[in-house]
Amino acid sequence: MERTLVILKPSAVRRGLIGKVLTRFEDKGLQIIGMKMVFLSDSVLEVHYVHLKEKPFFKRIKDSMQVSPVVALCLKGVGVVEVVRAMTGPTNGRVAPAGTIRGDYSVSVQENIIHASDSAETAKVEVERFFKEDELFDYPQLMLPNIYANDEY
Ligand code: IDP
Ligand code: MG
Repeated sequence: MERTLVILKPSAVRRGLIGKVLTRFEDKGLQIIGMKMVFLSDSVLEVHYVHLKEKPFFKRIKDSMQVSPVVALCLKGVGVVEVVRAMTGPTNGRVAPAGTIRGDYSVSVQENIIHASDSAETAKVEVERFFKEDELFDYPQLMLPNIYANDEY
């Protein structure tokens, strides 16, 4: 089954939204297989946001990701990368539809609550960037037969 990486950004941690965001993933039927609080170093952020490195606002994004520790999550599920991106919503919280995490909790492009991997390839690299293999847990999801039909997983 597929895995994806989510980061609860300082905008979630400082606003006390960790529980609310986690609950959404649990309620959806996704399995949390890795979770830790971590402070993101300059070098991790320079790799993680390499696609934005030349942007004039890069330093601001980096600073904003270092305002507090973040919570890194690895979620598992069928098609989980796409499912989580849909739950996340578009980058700009002002245009993100209500019902998405960014749409419900943010009004900013930068302070937009969570990061979520954007493709299966990126997810693999990002999960490995934040979690060692022994920090990811393989345990039965007891409600699996109630979450998926048996030909879906
Ligand atoms: P995504 O998080 O929706 O995948 P990316 O383009 O990968 O969006 O950008 C990563 C993060 O960088 C965004 O979530 C946001 O916090 C920040 N960011 C992106 N574009 C801007 C911008 O134009 N101004 C300020 N921050 C930005
Ligand atoms: Mg992105």
